[in-house]
Amino acid sequence: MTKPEKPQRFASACPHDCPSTCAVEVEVHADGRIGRIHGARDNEYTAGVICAKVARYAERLHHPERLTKPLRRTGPKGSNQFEEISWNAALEEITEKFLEAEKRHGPQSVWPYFFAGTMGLVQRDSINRLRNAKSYSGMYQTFCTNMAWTGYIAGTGKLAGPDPREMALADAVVIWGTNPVATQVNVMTHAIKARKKRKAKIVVIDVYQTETMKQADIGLVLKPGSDAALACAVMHVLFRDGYADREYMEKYADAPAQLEDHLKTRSPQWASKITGLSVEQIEELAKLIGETKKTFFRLGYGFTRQRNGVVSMHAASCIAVVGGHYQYEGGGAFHNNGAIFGLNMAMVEAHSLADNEIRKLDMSQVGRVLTGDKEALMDGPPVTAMLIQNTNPVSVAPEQTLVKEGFAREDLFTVVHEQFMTETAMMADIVLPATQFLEHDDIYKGGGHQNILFGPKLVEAPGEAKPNLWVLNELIERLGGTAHEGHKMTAREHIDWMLKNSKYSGGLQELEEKRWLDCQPDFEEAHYLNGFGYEDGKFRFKPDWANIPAPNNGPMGSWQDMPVLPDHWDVNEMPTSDYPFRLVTSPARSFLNSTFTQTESSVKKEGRPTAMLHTLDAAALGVEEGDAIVLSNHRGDVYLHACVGDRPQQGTIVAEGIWPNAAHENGNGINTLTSADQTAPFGGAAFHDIRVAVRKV
Ligand SMILES: Nc1nc2c(c(=O)[nH]1)N[C@H]1C(S)=C(S)[C@@H](COP(=O)(O)OP(=O)(O)OC[C@H]3O[C@@H](n4cnc5c(=O)[nH]c(N)nc54)[C@H](O)[C@@H]3O)O[C@H]1N2
Ligand SMILES: Nc1nc2c(c(=O)[nH]1)N[C@H]1C(S)=C(S)[C@@H](COP(=O)(O)OP(=O)(O)OC[C@H]3O[C@@H](n4cnc5c(=O)[nH]c(N)nc54)[C@H](O)[C@@H]3O)O[C@H]1N2
Ligand code: SF4
Ligand SMILES: [Mo]
Repeated sequence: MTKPEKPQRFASACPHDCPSTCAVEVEVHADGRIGRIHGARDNEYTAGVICAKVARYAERLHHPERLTKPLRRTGPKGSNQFEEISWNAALEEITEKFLEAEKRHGPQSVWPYFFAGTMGLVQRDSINRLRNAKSYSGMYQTFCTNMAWTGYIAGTGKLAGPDPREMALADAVVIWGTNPVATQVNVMTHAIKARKKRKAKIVVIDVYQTETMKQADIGLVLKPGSDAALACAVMHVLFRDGYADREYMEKYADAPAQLEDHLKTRSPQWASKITGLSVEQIEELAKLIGETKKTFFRLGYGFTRQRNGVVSMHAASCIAVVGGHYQYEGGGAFHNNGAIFGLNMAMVEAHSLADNEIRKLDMSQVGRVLTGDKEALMDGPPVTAMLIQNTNPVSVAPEQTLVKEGFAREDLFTVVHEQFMTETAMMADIVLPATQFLEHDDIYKGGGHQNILFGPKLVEAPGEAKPNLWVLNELIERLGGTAHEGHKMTAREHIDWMLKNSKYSGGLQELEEKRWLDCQPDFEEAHYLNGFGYEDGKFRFKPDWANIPAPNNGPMGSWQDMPVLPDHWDVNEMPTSDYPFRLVTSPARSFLNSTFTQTESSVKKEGRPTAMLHTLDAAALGVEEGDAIVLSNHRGDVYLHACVGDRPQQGTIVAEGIWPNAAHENGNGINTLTSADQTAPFGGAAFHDIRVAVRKV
């Protein structure tokens, strides 16, 4: 008998929509199949650790249900009846239908729609080159980062902060509104290192007891949307008890005296009522932060997915300025490193062809757009044709009732380029098979760290699956898009151009040799000791809300009413007598948004769709563990099973994970209940800000 051959290991990067962007090593067997995926040990941020769902990626890559052929719909929309066709026939039909749409209502009736199913800059963002070459409608990206980024940048003027590896050098780590055990494992690696080496205290602030909180020294379960109140009370104590660094603020902040005066009434007693935390809990947290100059605040996305989320993020980010924590190694507030890389996207997206006058439709409002809402359509023509890549709106977008109604429209021509027959693909007229990350070349940058990484093509794609870039370039040519150098370039050429036309003169060759580029700015810059991101170098306690230097479609929502200084802003979807509970739709550990809902081991680990509720609430409703329950509000109703305990506060319901709509009894998924309202000041979906009624089935 021959010994089984040992797989070779190749370097790559995890492509998923996760701030960790892990440096990985992939086992590849001689027959072209992959084995396990490992975290790269010599990458200082990944430090050899990745999440379980990606470690067992072979299950997703070699899944028997991968799409391998282009398909054309033969039955009614959503019936899952398709026939196989050739690539040529598929591309011809798309071309004909897109040109027809353009002729009838103008180019803006075609809407390329995409998101971060892959975070590779070439495969993800090239769709904007098609958009620019054809003057199609643009897309305003509001699913994920808008509120968090805007809230953070409001204070600092820049999306960057202390080196995330410094977490390991902190004496206290405050993990705020994120659940890293599930959503970005590496944060835990570095926080635990700080605990082991320096006896650092770990604080976790969430709306229920998460797996992350189980590992914390101090776990605070507050009411959804009350984080700014907590932040204000903490700052109140810092000023009250002599922890505030007035000298630092004088030099580095815009209005410290005004802030101090304003916070006099924002006491722990005041915040206790809003947050549902005890005065002692708030005092304990404030004392720890005040006494510990090396406090590293790791601010997540979760607590910003509220109508007042931008205000909450800004308020939390102010604490490290009041305490002067930014001056110390291991201290300061970090959210995301987006601003440090400076990668030039002009070729990938064909910036020279962009027309900024053309509308950018809000992706979260896809339901309203497709059902003809005039405001959502920005008073422009209807959308009658779509190309969708890297996202699954008929599952992840809010207001699912409208989303499903919209995608069912007979006069809408929908093309979905996918790896699996998702619920969105099921609504398509043409489905195109897509490659996975190990089957194409791409470049990735960290959100939660400081590396640029390369992910090369390592294995052949199954059947006729094709990369996004190939599909887009084929379509641009057939559709007669305006000429551009980028249309003819391979992924490797795009990556090389991008690097060389940014600050990385070594191009792709250097990146391939080094495996990752460490782009961490020096200590002074990262800690804003040369000044914050605004021209005067000062942190803003009083942001100019309509003019934050963040990506935006212009001010929206009730931005005029935003508090001038950090404060509790009472604009959330609060309980009423009809809908007395607040629902939060937190991520599930074994899924990644709607991804991995096809892999058996993930589904097995997650079990079935559940909603956690407090023991006392359950008792009042006559609900017991495992009972079938219905969550409802004016947007619809969703069936799940009860999980009774003391993980959230009374009045809060937590449903983990975006299960497929079909996994719920009446075919309505969790996003039936969520809202697509635009939050202030630049939009973004408030996925965790929902009121509901609960009843036993
Ligand atoms: N396993 C897994 N990993 C993921 C994802 C996934 O779905 N599953 N999603 C990926 C994506 S796209 C993203 S953007 C990131 C997001 O990662 P995170 O930054 O972790 O953000 P969220 O997933 O929105 O929510 C994180 C936590 O915020 C809590 N939360 C909700 N409302 C509030 C509030 O008002 N106050 C406070 N303090 N906490 C609140 C939730 O209960 C949840 O535990 O994770 C990525 N990683
Ligand atoms: N209720 C609720 N809803 C939420 C959230 C929540 O917390 N609660 N979170 C929101 C957030 S933060 C986000 S980011 C969104 C994300 O939601 P989605 O944008 O749907 O993200 P994913 O599920 O990660 O990926 C979508 C699809 O991309 C496909 N894909 C991956 N790589 C490629 C590729 O190279 N080419 C092509 N053509 N396809 C590819 C995958 O197969 C997958 O089906 O969900 C949002 N929805
Ligand atoms: S932790 Fe995030 S980046 Fe790392 S392997 Fe898992 S999904 Fe990918
Ligand atoms: Mo996200």
